[in-house]
Order: sequence, then C-alpha cells, then structure tokens
Amino acid sequence: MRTTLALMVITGIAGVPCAAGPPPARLPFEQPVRHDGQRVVRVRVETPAERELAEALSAEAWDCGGPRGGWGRYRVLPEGMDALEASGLEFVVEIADLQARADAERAEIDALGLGERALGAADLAWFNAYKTYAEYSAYTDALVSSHPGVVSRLALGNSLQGNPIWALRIASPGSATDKPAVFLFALQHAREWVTGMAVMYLAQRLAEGLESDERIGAALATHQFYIVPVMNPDGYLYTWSNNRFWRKNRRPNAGGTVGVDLNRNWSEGWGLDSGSSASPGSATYRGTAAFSEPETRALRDFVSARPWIRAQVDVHSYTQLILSPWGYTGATIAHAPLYDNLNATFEAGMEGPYGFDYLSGPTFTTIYPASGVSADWAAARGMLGWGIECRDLGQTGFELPAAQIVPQGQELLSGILNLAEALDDALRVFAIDAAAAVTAGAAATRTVFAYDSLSTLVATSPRQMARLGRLGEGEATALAPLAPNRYQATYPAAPCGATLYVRFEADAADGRTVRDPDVPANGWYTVPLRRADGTPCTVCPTDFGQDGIIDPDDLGDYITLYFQADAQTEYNHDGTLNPDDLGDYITDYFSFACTPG
Ligand code: 0X9
Ligand code: ZN
Repeated sequence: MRTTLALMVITGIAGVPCAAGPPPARLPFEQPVRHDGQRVVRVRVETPAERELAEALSAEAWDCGGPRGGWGRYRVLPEGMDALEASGLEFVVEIADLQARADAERAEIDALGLGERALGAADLAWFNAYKTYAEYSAYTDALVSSHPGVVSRLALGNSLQGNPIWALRIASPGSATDKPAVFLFALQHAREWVTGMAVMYLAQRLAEGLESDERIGAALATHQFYIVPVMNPDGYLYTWSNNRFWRKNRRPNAGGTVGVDLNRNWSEGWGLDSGSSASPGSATYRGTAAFSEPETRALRDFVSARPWIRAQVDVHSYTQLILSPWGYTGATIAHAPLYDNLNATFEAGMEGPYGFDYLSGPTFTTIYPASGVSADWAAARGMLGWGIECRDLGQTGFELPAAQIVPQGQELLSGILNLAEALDDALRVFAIDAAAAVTAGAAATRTVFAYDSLSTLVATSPRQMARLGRLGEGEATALAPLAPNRYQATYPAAPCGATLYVRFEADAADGRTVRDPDVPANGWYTVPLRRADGTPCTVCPTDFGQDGIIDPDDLGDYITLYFQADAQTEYNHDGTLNPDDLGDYITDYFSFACTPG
C-alpha cells in the first residue's frame, strides 16, 4: 500500500521597506549551486532496507529516521520523484522547491538593507534577520563594548581557510577565571542558520539581564558562559556565497570532493562505520583521522585548557531534540539517571515559552547512531554533553523564517537557565569510568570529578571508599587533587576471585555527605577484574560467604541474613527485599558453575 501526500507550508514573508544592501561576494572561481525543483521529502523508513532504498533514490539524506514515528528526510532531485513514487515507500513532500525557498530567504534578507543589517548597537533588532559571518563578528564586538567587564571575546584559532573562530565569554564582573562554565557552540553544520542566531541571542540576553533579570543574575552568580556562534566559518561563508544547503567544512578531499562533517571528526567513537562515513563525498564524512580538522581541534584545545567547563551544548537544527550521550553506541551511559533528570529539565525549559514539542534522550536510540560527535567527546572527559536540535519539525527545515529567530532564542535561553539551575543543585562526585574493568593484582587510577558550583564542597574532603567483598564500609582514601574539580583515585590491587567495590564521597560545608547520585542502589560500583592477558577473572557472584568458595554453608548464611532483613543481603540490588530475591539467589546458586580465579 502506498500513501502519497503533498504538504505545502506557506510561510509569510514580510517585506521590509529598506534599500537593498549588497550581498556578500561570491568566490569568483566557484559557481553557485542551485536546487531548482528539488524537494525535501519525509519518507517512512522503519527498516534498514527502506532506509537504504530511500538513500539510493535521493541526492542526500538530511536525517536518517527520527524519533517521531520512524520518518527520515531526504533531498530529492526533480528527476528522482518518479522512482520515489514507484518505490512503494510512503512519503510526504515537506518542501516543494528548495531553490524557491533559498531565493525567498535571500530576498527577505536583502530587503532589510544595510541600514538595519549593519546595526552596531547591541540591540535586539539585530535578531530580525539572519546575519553574515562578518555581521556576527561586528555584533560580538558591539556586545563587548556595550558590556565591558561582562562580555569579552576569546580567540580559539582559525578555520582551514584562515577565518577566525572566536568565543564570547559572559561572566559577572570579577568572576574567577576558573568559575564553573557552560560552553555552547553553533554552526558546526553550516546550513543550520538559526543555531548561530539562537546562541547570539542567548549571549545578548545573558549580558543584558545580569543586573535586571533575577534568574539570569542567579545563573551568572554560579556559572560563566562561553559561546562560539560560528564554529565552521568556511562552511558558513559558503552557505551565503554558493550553496545555502552546505553542511560540512570546506576541506578539499582526495578524489576531488569537498568537506568533512565536523560532527563526525571528534575522537570519541571516531571511525565507526555505524554513524559516520569513510567516503569523502558523504554528508557524514568523518575525515582522515580524529581531529584532522582545524575547527574541531580549535574547540578541543579551548575546552581542554579549561577544566572548569562542566557542560557542553552543541546547537544544531532541525527536529526539536535534546540529545545526550552516547551517539556512537547504544550502551547506557554511566550517570544515565542524572542525564534523564537534566534532559527533562532542559526539555521543559525549551518547551516553556511557546509550548513547542521537544523530545530528549540518548542520541543513538533517539535519532540514529552518530560516531565522532562532540557530545560523546565531552562526556568521555567528565563533562556533561548535549547536541540539541532547534526548530522546526520539517515545515521549513534549515530555512526557519527569520520571524522565529527570537522565539528560538527565547526557548534556548529558557532551556539553558533550567539547566544552569539544575547544575547548581548537583554537588556531585563521580568518575566516568568508575566501573570499567581493571587488571587483577595491580593498582589502577581513575579521574574523579567533583562539581561544586555553589562552593559548598570541603576542598580536601573528596575520598574514595573501597572494599574487597560485599560487606563492610570499606576503607577511605583521600583523593589527590589534579585540577579545579578534578581528583585522582587509586583503586587498591585486588586478586582474581575477589570482588572490588568502590564509591566516592565528599563533604559539603553544611555537613552533608555527598555521593555520586547514580551509583547502583546498593551504593557501590562493582569493578570487574581481568587477568593480565585481558580475560575476565571469574567472579562468583553468588559467593555470599566472601571467601571465594561457593559451598552450601554460604547459602545457609544467605538465608539466615536474608530473614534478618539486613540490607546487605538484598540480592537483586533493587533496594527491595522480597521473596523473589531469595528465589533468584537459589536458582543462580545451583546453576552457576564457578571456579574462583
Ligand atoms: O547528525 C548530527 O550530527 C546531528 N543532527 S543534524 O541533523 N543537525 O546533522 C545530531 C547529532 C547529535 N549531536 C551530538 N550528539 N553532538
Ligand atoms: Zn547539525
């Protein structure tokens, strides 16, 4: 059965009675790329076969099957429509003529004229139209001069073609350099124009609202913000000069194609064929090596030099999503409960101002496998990481009408304020890889992060608790300071056959003991042990007597303790003692062949 629907969304474009300003110069040696008669089509792709077929029939996949009912978006050439019709795939035309859209968008921008576009003042009128790279730069300077001591401009490096990449720093006057920071960046993908505008709006409102807006004042009391509006200047310039729908940077690849997808060029999970492409012509080409591109290197080095950055938000468009790690694997991240909370808070913030629907969840399962993405890199380094997708749901796609720039900015501001408040609440002590396997018989080190935006942490208090076996409170060892909010933990050497448990704690000034909020219900991480050759030590999970030997006495001990309702005897680790737990224990006990290592 085949359903074909044509959906045309007419967006009102208000004419603005001003003299036309000159469009940015086009590179003389490159022809503009036109998209006459090309459509953006939403195709139902629920199986890999359907996805492959849709990709084969289209010029470019714009996404690969989203969360809202298994639909993917594809750019289709005029001559491809017949084959799509004949394919049996269910589809909806979302944009009937891409070139007409691009022309209308440019006419609207040109109609505003220089007078309005070249606004130097750090004024909200700037957000009435999309701005060029040069205009972003001028507005950044205007914000710096109108908010001295609050806004500053930091150089991160240059793009491949030598265009500067810069950040705005927004901080209350006199803030320490290493105050906890939230880092946002936009236009990693060149055609996602609203993203740069949205983060500039955020910067403007934070700077303006420091004194006058209570929530903004509170966010800036505990955090500073770094904001990179144009991460991919070469690609962005190219979307103005030659091809409105360019995504990647402008790297000349071997074989004559151009561009690396910068959001496949970060190191975490880099190189996986699921979630990125090795083909230089692909829209998701990952480059020749992780961080092969100067743009990703510039951001990496900026963040690495600032260990006080605790959250990183990479802003994209479109489809209204808040995407947390992981992107490269379907495995659940350590701290998933923390992410669930923060995702919900972020999402509620984005939805607040206009009631638009945003969805949140891990990247891999919410949209698609994406490897070498920025959020995974951040998460693997102890930061919280997100990639978010702005408006809309496909009606206008990358060419969100300029009238929605301010609403989008308001949504982002609302989301980020929610997030900053949630970060304030969370004095947390954790290691990303707390439960990763270690070699038996050898000590192992871990980096522990202690986040403390309200400065209630007793600086010398972060400590590791470790024990071999399930009983007891374990032994406390102070953690060695490494950098602001970073410490080093050393796990004790544990022999094969033992079970190593760890957890981290710190004291707050008010006397509370703070732990990692996401440790398993019994309060300890179990650290798997492996032999020097990499094979796992066989651990007997049912060895209740903790002597490394399973024997019937252990079962007796277990049953005795179980009926004394000692929390230590709770077998399922779900926090509840119930008869099923005992049943599971007995079943496992008699079915598990175990030789202690
Ligand atoms: O595929 C991407 O890179 C992003 N979608 S987009 O349509 N804007 O290209 C989503 C990736 C999620 N981003 C991060 N996890 N950083
Ligand atoms: Zn993107």
